[in-house]
Amino acid sequence: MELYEPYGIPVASKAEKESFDRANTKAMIFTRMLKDSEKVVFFGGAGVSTESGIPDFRSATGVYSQKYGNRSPEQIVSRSFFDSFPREFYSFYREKMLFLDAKPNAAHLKLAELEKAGKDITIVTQNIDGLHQKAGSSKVIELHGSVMRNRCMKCGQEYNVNFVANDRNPVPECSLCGGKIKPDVVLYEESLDEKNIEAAVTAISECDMLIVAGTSLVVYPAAGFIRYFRGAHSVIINLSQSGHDQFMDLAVHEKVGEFLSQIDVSECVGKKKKSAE
Ligand code: CNA
Repeated sequence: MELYEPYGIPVASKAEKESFDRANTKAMIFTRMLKDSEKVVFFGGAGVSTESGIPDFRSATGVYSQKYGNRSPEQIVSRSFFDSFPREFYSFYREKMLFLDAKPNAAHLKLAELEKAGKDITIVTQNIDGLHQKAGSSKVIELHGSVMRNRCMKCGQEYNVNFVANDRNPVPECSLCGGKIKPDVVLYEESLDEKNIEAAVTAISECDMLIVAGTSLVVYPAAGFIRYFRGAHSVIINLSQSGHDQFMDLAVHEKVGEFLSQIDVSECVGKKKKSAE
């Protein structure tokens, strides 16, 4: 079996190699990488949900470009701020971080479609919006938690996102004990869940293909997890260029939803399990 360089994709014949040379598009290369990969990890960030109308943090129109008095958004979404100024926290959180009407976009839907078609695909997301699950993906590791889950800090009673959004108290209160409710979101100064870290690192270190998308890769420790990748194919899909592009096999500077829309799922599946080869 020959390899199509520089992407390391197996090609069956000289004719196929020549057809690649003629129609060498990024979507085509991406499709072949997917087909060649048994285990795939999609590592995503806020940019995966901008096409659903949820602003990211660091783009020009992102949340961080706006000013909130003399405070930065990083300060507001920190644990010490939540503990000291819960009203101000919730006022920001309800306005800037809850998007109850957001719907999965073409990126979320294509990933769910790949799973449905039989691709072993794990999503490791920094997002807290729950849109991958809404789209139908089942293997989702939420490194920074989810706005969908909320818990009373006193008695542990769980609440859904609608309760938190609509509770008339400035700080949502537990209807059983009156305790303060906290979203199951990892705030600055808080640690990531150990089980999630382990699951993400294991998935990334064992996969054949890593797709990094819609993330500025500046929030640690999450961004550091992609260093565990040892597989054959790595792709970054991000609107803006980054210092990581040079370390990936393929760099795509397009909207992730628009790029993934070009992918025909039926052409990405079909690699036999190694044990059956
Ligand atoms: P970020 O730092 O805001 O970076 C987003 C990146 O995505 C930027 O490099 C953009 O150029 C790029 N981008 C924007 N739109 C697209 C698009 N359509 N296609 C491709 N690329 C695009 O966000 P990160 O995820 O890197 O930062 C991690 C933070 C952001 C996590 O803690 C998240 O919880 C947090 N966050 C999450 C959401 C959400 O859940 N939807 C929204 C905003 C922030």
